[in-house]
Amino acid sequence: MKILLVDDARSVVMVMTSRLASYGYDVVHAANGLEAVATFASAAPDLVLMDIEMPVMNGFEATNRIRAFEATQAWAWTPIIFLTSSDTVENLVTAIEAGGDDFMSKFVPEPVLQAKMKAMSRIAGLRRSLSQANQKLQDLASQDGLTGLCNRRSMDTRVDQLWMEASAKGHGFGLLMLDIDNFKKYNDHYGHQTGDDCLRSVARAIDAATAESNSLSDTQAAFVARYGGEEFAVIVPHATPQGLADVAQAIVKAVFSQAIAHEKNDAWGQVSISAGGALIAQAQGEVVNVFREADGRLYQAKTLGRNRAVLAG
Ligand code: GH3
Ligand code: MG
Ligand code: MG
Ligand code: MG
Repeated sequence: MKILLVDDARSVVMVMTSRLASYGYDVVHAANGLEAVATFASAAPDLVLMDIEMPVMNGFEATNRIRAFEATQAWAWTPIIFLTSSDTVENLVTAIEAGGDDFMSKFVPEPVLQAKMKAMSRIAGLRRSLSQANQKLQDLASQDGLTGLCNRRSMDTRVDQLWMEASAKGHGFGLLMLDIDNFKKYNDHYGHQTGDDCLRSVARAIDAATAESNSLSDTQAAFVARYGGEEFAVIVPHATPQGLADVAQAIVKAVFSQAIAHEKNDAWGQVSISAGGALIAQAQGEVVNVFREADGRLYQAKTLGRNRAVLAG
């Protein structure tokens, strides 16, 4: 457990630090409220022990600011215990009102301090596992179960955000719509189980080709989503015509290069994908138009014989 000890009195800091360290806790120190707020953000402690009267900023104000900062973060509540010189009823009420969780005399007997710290470290442990579980849930909710790619819901959220930014700043925005060729026939011929395996492999190939394109700087922060069924979307923020063309070709090639047998895929003989692209040099209007345009080109790629990308009208 990491404890942030906030007190302006050196003698208190020295005594408390040596006691807490002797119980095996990590102690970081701040000498006033303002320092405490900064240290809280950088050190992410599991518990705060907060003096009330301090120069620059008092403990109540610092607690308010820490609570406001916490509200902007993913993690849960951090216990704050006020350190007082007198344990009066008024002190307790004020401490709780100010967003503290408890209060304790600075001269608390050793066994009481030790017991309180033990209880707090239990809470810190629970908090950590809660944060981890939350993170895991969030990841699951944004992932497609079959392929592990970004799912439709999370794609929509990210696209809205990116489109808003691009529109505000006049940036370019690119999109590829991808669709596996003759996939219904694949399922009919090889069975749905093999169809699922194929979808996973295709997703991996698309994702790897996109990551490669990002690392070559053909694209910047492009990402893949499972759009639905056997369709995928590649979002290409800040797209350039050459970058979008390169990543589209790379993806079509990467899928075909996996050489997954598909007897019923026209003349190709193995699994292939078709792509339609759209690029807006300066984002404006509605993003749905970009999807419509890419969809139209995907349809052209299909009618031209599949296993190809069509990027311009
Ligand atoms: P085209 O080349 O014109 O795209 O032909 P297609 O057969 O791929 O197109 P169509 O939209 O008719 O068929 C899509 C098929 O994708 C139908 C559906 O069974 C299959 N499919 C969609 N999602 C899944 C999935 O999660 N697993 C499996 N195994 N099949 C899926
Ligand atoms: Mg003080
Ligand atoms: Mg389809
Ligand atoms: Mg298809």
